[in-house]
Amino acid sequence: MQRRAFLRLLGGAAAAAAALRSGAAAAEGRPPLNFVVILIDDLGWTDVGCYGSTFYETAGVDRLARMGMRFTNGYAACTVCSPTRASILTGKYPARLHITDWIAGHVRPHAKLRIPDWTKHMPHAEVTFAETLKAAGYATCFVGKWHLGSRPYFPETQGFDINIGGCERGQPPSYFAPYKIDTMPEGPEGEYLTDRHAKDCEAFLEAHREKPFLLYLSQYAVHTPLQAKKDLTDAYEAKAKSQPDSSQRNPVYGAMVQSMAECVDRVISKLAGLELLDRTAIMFLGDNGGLLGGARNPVTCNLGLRAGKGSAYEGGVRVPFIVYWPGVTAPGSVCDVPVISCDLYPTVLAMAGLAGDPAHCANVDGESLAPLLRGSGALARDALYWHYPHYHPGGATPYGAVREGDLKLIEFYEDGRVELYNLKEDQAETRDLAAAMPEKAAALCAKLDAWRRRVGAQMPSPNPAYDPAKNK
Ligand SMILES: [Ca+2]
Repeated sequence: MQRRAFLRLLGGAAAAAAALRSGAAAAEGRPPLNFVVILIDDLGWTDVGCYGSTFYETAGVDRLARMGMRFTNGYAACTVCSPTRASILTGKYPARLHITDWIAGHVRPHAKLRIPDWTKHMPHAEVTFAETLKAAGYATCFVGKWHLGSRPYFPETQGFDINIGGCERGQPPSYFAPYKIDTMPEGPEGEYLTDRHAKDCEAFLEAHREKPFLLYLSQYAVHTPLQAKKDLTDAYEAKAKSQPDSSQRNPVYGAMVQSMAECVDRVISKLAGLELLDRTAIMFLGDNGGLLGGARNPVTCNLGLRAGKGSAYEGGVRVPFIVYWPGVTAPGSVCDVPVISCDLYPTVLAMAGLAGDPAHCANVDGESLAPLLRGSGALARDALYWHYPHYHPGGATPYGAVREGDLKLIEFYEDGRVELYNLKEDQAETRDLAAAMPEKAAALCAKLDAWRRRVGAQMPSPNPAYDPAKNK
């Protein structure tokens, strides 16, 4: 038999075995595992109690951390929204997808570098885990912010039966009804959008309790505009006065964070009330670091980390990351292994016992976290990568980065300058070791370059219209 034909046969056998595995739960009389994925917009690494905040009250998120495993080195695949969202749904690095900035992005015509011609939507050819679960008989529901392209690139075209609120918008026109989001029924005047998400999730869970489901709750919160319920804002105003030294102190933002966590709590409580918690996996993460805001109007502070959303430093990409896998994750467990948003895709497939689309899976960058979640294994990879060939209004210039073990190297594309940090000893990235460890810096730089070639990353190029005066 020819080698290729043999491999094809082998592939067929593996697919058949996987199909049998996915049917294993049914064969044993066990209902299949349900999935709830909760994505929070712009939630900083230390914006919740279980990650160290003493200002924000986040009982719902802390409850989830007590149920499952909390990752202390959880990362978003990008320092802004859309690329991370695409990485979650496809398992691929934004660099591979060529979705490398928030859609529609930031234009800097006179900057030193010209940004590449990147993709401003998630192509239909990408196979999301919603599509894979749907094909396996799951009911699939999307609630909240999508931000992966204009029509016709909405959630309904990527595996979701129901879409409540997902569209091209990166933020709601208003957190209070009327919302003016045309992909969701308008709410009664004054209704709060985050509370509305909870209500929509509860209704979906109630209606689909008997069949396997995927609920993707992608809250519009806690992204700007900063708008919160008055009673909560008043409480945080008093709290800010009572904690004069707290660097987290914006009362409106605090109230938004608390509403976000109350929504999470309502979803968990609904699952508990429907007796579904023992067969529903829950994943929770942020899509990029917390927004620092201006000096006059600070939003949040990624305590202990350098910078925030839109930055190459840890404050831009490190996020809360919690996974509850009933019967598998030890309650309240903590894992320090670096993990990234691309990992959710293979993790969901592994938990569901589904092989997924073979052609798509051959190009997935994430790795199943199942060995870590079981508490007894390790991951195969030795590094994580970032690629942002863009300028950000917050000040970031085009860069790439690699984290290998405790070391993180950042390469700034404007001039090829590199910085090297030891995150174990210097989490806040205050001591650049590039000059002290030139061989290591060169090796990581080569490694980052090899990865860029492997995934087909688009590079910026010299800008013929570069004009330092006009660029200011
Ligand atoms: Ca975001």
